[in-house]
Amino acid sequence: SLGSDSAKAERMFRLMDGFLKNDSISLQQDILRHVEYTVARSRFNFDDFEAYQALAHSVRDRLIERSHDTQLYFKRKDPKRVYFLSFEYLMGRSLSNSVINLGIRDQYADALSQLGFEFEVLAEQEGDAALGNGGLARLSACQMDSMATLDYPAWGYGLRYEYGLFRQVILDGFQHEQPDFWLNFGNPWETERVHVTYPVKFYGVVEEENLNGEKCNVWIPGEVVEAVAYDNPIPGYGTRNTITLRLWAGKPSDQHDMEAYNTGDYINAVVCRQKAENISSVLYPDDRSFQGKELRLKQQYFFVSASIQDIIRRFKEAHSNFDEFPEKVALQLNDTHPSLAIAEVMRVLVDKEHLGWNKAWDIACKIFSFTIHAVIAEGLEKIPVDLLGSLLPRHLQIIYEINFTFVEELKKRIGLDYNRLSRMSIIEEGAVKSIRMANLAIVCSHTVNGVSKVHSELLKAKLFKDFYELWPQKFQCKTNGVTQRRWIVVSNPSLCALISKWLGTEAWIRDVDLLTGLRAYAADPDLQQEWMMVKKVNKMRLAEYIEAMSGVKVSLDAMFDVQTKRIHEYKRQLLNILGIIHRYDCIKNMEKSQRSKVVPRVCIIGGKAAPGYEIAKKIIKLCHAVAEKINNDTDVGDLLKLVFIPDYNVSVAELVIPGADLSQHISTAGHEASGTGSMKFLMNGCLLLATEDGSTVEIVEEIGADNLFLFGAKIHEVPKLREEGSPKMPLQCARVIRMVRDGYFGFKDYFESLCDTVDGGKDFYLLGSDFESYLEAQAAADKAFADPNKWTQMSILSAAGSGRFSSDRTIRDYAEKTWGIEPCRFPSDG
Ligand code: GPW
Repeated sequence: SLGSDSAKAERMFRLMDGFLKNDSISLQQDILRHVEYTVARSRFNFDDFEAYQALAHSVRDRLIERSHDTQLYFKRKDPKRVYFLSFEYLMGRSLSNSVINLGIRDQYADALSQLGFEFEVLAEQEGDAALGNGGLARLSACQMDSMATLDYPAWGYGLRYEYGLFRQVILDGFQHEQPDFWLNFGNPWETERVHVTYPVKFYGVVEEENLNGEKCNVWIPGEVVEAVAYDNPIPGYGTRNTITLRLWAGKPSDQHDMEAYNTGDYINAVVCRQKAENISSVLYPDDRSFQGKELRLKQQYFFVSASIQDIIRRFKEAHSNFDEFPEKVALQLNDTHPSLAIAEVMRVLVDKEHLGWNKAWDIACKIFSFTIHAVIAEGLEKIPVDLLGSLLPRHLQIIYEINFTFVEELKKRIGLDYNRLSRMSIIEEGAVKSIRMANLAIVCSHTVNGVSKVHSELLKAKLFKDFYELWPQKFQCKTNGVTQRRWIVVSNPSLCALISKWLGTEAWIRDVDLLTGLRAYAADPDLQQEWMMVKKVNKMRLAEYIEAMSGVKVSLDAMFDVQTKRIHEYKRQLLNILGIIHRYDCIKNMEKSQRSKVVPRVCIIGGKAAPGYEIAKKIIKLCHAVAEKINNDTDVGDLLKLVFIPDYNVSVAELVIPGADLSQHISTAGHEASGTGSMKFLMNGCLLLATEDGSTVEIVEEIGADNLFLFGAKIHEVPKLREEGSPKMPLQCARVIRMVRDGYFGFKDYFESLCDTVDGGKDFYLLGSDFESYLEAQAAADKAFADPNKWTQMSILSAAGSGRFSSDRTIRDYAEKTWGIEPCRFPSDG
């Protein structure tokens, strides 16, 4: 025995001898120790992947140390915490980001080179954590980085999918989906918390019981699944604070199994165990289409229930009743996906903690805030009442109760305006009676945030007009942002060094507004020269990747024109491709002598289509068909190339974005809530070609309209253009569509329905009416590119104006105006 507890602690402290050391020798020893004892390879014989694993484990040790310190410190201070509930996180790789945030990137590089390895090469061994679909999921990841860096006492909660977003494989130009079993080779970043588990109930019935003379609802479940916590450390930059992203996995519940084993149904009991694990096994790959699938609802509740149990357990450790709950807990709903949390909090407070309905509702209304990422009503999630009633019978009762009280209140406020009442009701009557998750979230949340200025205005004027009129004070705006740590420091080291050199400080990595300091040098020929060199280096890196992926050799003198994001009709990748066909057609029809005036382009498109989204898949195929034609046309040569980058994900983005000269954000105005890719390109000195949609409007405010290429109908013009229909289809657009229809690129029958979306009479996304203006913007971009100094100045001014689009600004705004939390910084500099 080690004697008394304090003697034990004393001895342990001496054994650990303080913190892990970060000098080169200690790092080498640690890496080798992990090679031998964690990876179990001889330290005299291991390959790059094994070296990566050992390296990752040594970084993980340092992260664990810091997260312990952070949690102990939070516990001691007991500040108000924010719990960020998101169904999706696109974390990408962790290695480089971690060592950079820990401030030991150079020490590691040094240690590795002593061992005969290169940091960059080992970093490439890591696979992406892709537990999300697109913008919404990457936003969660950026915001976690900012919460850690700004020292906020925050937790992220989510699901630990065993299969992340599918891997996109292209065969003959068609997208095929392959499962992403990302845990195959282990995940060094996570820690399984075998003791942090909670039972999650499903199905069954609700019975009324008498508890000390009071009526009380008891839910007797038909199935119980255990949720196990997996903790992922999120280190802040320039601080010792390291917060936690806690992801839940399904495990069979022993409680449940015992019965089955006792009744002798051994085989069935084992099969049941597998069913439990299925809950968290796969991420749904279609963002924004809700099919009312039971498994999806199960995932949502599973994640919500485990998180709420965990949050309440933590609160109760420090408090004997719920009086202070709203002063200590903020719950952030990332879109409607986790909004069952509202019903769950009510259930726990009413049925288990016996607080009484009114008190419970009062608490719920003080803790929830809601951010919506959708723009159009069709994007809002609805859950069929029958489905909810069978899976979560008590929650359905609770939602009905919430709705009843709300509608009664509403009648007092607005009278018997039945149209309006039925629009605002949480329950939608109709062929399929269903729960409007957004309405539930709005009714209970103290704050409803949009993700850009125009989006927030649209919410008030259109989508949630009724609610805005009722509760104007609830509606706020938190323009999205991205983290400069990942999108400059990690992914563009040369630009990072250049910026620090010219600003004379690295402080901008935590204080991004300092980037505006670059404006003073935008016209300085020395900076311009160095800036061009950096871009060249990044283009070279990208060109090598393109050649390796597609075999296409591209010229570094060409303008690299990129559109990478999920494939959606509203994002108009089709407009881009039609524009490329037009460019090709122009070159072909040009006098040979004129061709020297053409600004050479490499058009790069990348992104995944939801597996069931036919039109999006046809867009991918069209891109390949057009590329095939153009890239093999020796007549065109380097004047025009088109490449599709397969399997676009976070780590591919880190390569593509720094190498882009121009990037396209060309959604039909009024359809992109914010857009965040544009912000990453902007930070990397890439010029934007864009419609006045989402956050672009604010980018224009920041960098000025002369520093990007705007085109197209504006938000308020869209409805009228739609009404007018397609007589405005310009000749040039009709001509390129004709080429596709005539089979110029092959597959003529297959592309028919795709062409119909443009010239079939509806042109809902207004490709026709925006076409001319799009070509004009493209011509303006060509003209600017032909003047390298002018272009570079615009590029510098883009990066210099990107500070407002840091997620640090977004998160500080949330903390101060929505969550009411304050920094809680471990007393140390990192
Ligand atoms: F349907 N976003 C997304 F609107 O990535 F909810 N997935 C989604 O399911 C939805 C939105 C939803 C995106 C928005 O389209 C994009 O404009 C925004 O920048 C991003 O969320 C982060 O707010």
